[in-house]
Amino acid sequence: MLLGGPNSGKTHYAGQLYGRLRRRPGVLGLRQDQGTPPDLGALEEVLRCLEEGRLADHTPTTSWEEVALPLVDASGRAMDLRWPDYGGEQLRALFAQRAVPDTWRERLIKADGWVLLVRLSAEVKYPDALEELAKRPNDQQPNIERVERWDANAQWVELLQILLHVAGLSVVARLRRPRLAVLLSCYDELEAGERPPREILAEQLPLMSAFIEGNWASEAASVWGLSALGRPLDRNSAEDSFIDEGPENHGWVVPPAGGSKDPDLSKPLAWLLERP
Ligand SMILES: Nc1nc2c(ncn2[C@@H]2O[C@H](COP(=O)(O)OP(=O)(O)O)[C@@H](O)[C@H]2O)c(=O)[nH]1
Ligand SMILES: [Mg+2]
Repeated sequence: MLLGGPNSGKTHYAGQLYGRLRRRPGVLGLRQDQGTPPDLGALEEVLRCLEEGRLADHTPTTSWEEVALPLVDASGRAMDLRWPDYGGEQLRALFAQRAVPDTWRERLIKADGWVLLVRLSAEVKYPDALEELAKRPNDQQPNIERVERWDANAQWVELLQILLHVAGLSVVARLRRPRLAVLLSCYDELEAGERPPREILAEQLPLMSAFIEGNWASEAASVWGLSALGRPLDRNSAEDSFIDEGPENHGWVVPPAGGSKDPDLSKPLAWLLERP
């Protein structure tokens, strides 16, 4: 189950993953089951835009209620990757209303793995607010702008608590299931180099990082850097390198231990299938 707020990079990861599976498979491939093939038109469409060197359009909330990608590894282990919230608005609503639709409840209970997309550059971080507070005494201006939104640490911890609760899981003992892969999306925006992505998360969202490390067994959670596109793209102007080389030759992940960029975008998903 793949989860992430609006604008966290879900659509472009989906499209790029699909392109890899079709043209440059890595540790995971597309599964050819008997029966009705899944409708992957939404992913085709994203890939088509990228081939033209431009961003895909914003996904309307109403279309594509759920996209599921049937995957398999070399030893025949299968998984279905689901985006229950392809539009990306439901996760926010779930948090705001503290209400979980039945379809979600079912999925959360059944899923063996959760993938969280976190775009650090777009999160509200507490130093932003602290800086404003620190300015206050000297600065007598009456309307200093305060950060009114939730701090991202608090938001993610609360969201994880809600999801765990709905899935019927307690954290009295450390969790081994669901396996949790945190994908720090748009990683190219961070200039994080070859450091372990977990360190970047701990630096920027310390409470969220501590919640995960404290409540998941260490082998059941991992943090990855993900740049599905490898660089920013524009909606209206075309990027030549995508046209010339193909979108399948762009984008990378940084593995949990850090190190160099790996073009296989399916690695974090394959990790979900590992059984220690
Ligand atoms: N720099 C950079 N930007 C990206 C990448 N992937 C997505 N984006 C940007 O992030 C925005 C949101 O991505 P999208 O996949 O539509 O997010 P969604 O709303 O979660 O589906 C896009 O408009 C892109 O501008 C990436 O790998 N690198
Ligand atoms: Mg989207």
